[in-house]
Amino acid sequence: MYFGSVFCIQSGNLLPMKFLYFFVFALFFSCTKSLEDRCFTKGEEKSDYVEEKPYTVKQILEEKPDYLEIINLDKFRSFKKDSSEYRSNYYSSEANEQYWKDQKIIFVNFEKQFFGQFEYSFKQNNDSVQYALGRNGLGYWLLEIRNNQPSAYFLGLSFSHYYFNKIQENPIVKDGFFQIEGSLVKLIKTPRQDSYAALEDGKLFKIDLKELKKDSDKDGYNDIFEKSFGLNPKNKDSDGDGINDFDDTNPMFRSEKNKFSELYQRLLPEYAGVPNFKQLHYYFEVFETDCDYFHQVNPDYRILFVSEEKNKKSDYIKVTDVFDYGFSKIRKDKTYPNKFYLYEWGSSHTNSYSAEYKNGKWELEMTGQIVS
Ligand SMILES: [Ca+2]
Ligand SMILES: [Ca+2]
Ligand SMILES: [Ca+2]
Repeated sequence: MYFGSVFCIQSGNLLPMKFLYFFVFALFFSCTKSLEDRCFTKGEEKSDYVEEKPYTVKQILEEKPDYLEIINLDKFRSFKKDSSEYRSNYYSSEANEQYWKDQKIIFVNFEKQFFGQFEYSFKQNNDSVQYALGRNGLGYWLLEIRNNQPSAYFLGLSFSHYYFNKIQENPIVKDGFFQIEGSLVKLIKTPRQDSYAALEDGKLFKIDLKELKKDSDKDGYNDIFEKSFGLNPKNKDSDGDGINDFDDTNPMFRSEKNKFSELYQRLLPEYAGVPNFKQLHYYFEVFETDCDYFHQVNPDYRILFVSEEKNKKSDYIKVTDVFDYGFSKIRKDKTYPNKFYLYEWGSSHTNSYSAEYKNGKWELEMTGQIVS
């Protein structure tokens, strides 16, 4: 439907009042972009990246997850004090090297169990349980080792809004709660490195462990993780392909072998010399695409997909940048039916490719590279 596809594209923008009626009308019929529209492009796509305005304190509090309690503290370390002390402690390269050496020793057990999937902080021993805070490309996790069994619980708190102090006076797990001190912040995007500014200091962020550990379908991922990334928290096997979410490297969509899924598969990087990715349950690469062929890849490591349409994104994804790189839609050659073009973008590069399908195989050629 013509209106449907037009309004799908525009739904992220503010529409003039006179379009509101049509907007409702279009939503009613939902988005009916064809597979052709979702995967292929007619020309060079112009970048429509719009810098989102950072949230105000009011907005953060209004949209905070229900399970999160925020308590105002009378005595606290400010964001400024915490981050500047941390920086000055590890300013020299020697101090930095020593820091990583110390980390290796402190978190040796965690590294054994979670091999390379997290940066760790705040180790804590309670009886036979060890806890630590983990951070990876997706966000923050509470890590737990109980009787030598590792578990990771996603907090669902975006690093765009929540800053946790580098120095914590109190244990992060206490009296049945996860608790951590910090500030509400805004992320300031800069070309080289993102930086933060405090919006409001002196917060204690608290989550009931029962809520945090809740795994309704008992598939190994907590409900908060599944909701944050669009998996089904009530179904062990979100895409119904017979492989449980926890063991599925592509848990959101069924893998399918076809010409164009193989093209995307070829473009995904291969990581040589890494131990079995199947055992790395918390390492994911995330792509923003609605292209069915891309969804159908069968990768070695775990991947998740996020819709390009804003109204289909989870609250977490709307405010958190979890993309390291991505691929464009496919452009067809006007003359040769087996020739296609697409590009890969990353934080500091764009690589263009031409792809030719010959004797049942893709021949890929990098045709250009822009490094910024
Ligand atoms: Ca689950
Ligand atoms: Ca599930
Ligand atoms: Ca599955």
